[in-house]
Amino acid sequence: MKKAIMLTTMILFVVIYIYRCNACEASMEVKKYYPDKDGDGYGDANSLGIQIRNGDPVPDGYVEKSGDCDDNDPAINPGAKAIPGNAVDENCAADIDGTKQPSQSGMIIVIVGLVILLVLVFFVIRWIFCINVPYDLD
Ligand SMILES: [Ca+2]
Ligand SMILES: [Ca+2]
Repeated sequence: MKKAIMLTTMILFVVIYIYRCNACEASMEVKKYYPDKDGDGYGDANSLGIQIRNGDPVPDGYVEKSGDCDDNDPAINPGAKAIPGNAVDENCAADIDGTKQPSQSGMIIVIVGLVILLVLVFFVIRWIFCINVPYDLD
C-alpha cells in the first residue's frame, strides 16, 4: 500500500511538473509586432518591431504583419492590388508597374543555361545527322 501511494505521488508530481513546464514555455513565447500608423493592418517595413510575450497586451497601433513600404498611406501595403501604369508600388513588391529588372546573378544563370542548351542542341543535331567532324586535320 505504501509503494502504491509513493508511486501515485511520483506520477502526480511528474504530471504537474510537465504541465507547469508547458504552461511556462507557452507564456515565454514572444511575437513581434510592428507599428501601423495608417491602420491598414500592415506594420512599417522599416521598423524592427517590438517583442511581446504571449498573453501580454499588444500596444495600440501595433500589428503582427510587417512589410508596409508606405505606412502613411492605407492604400499602399503588401495586400493591396497593383495598379499598372501609375508609377506607384501599391503592393510593396519593389516592382513599380513591372519595371523591376532581373538581378545580375539571374542573368548569369540564364546565359549559362542558354550556352548549355546550345551545346546540347549541337551534339543532338550532330548525332542525328551523323556528322563526322575531323578533330585532327593533319
Ligand atoms: Ca500600415
Ligand atoms: Ca502601380
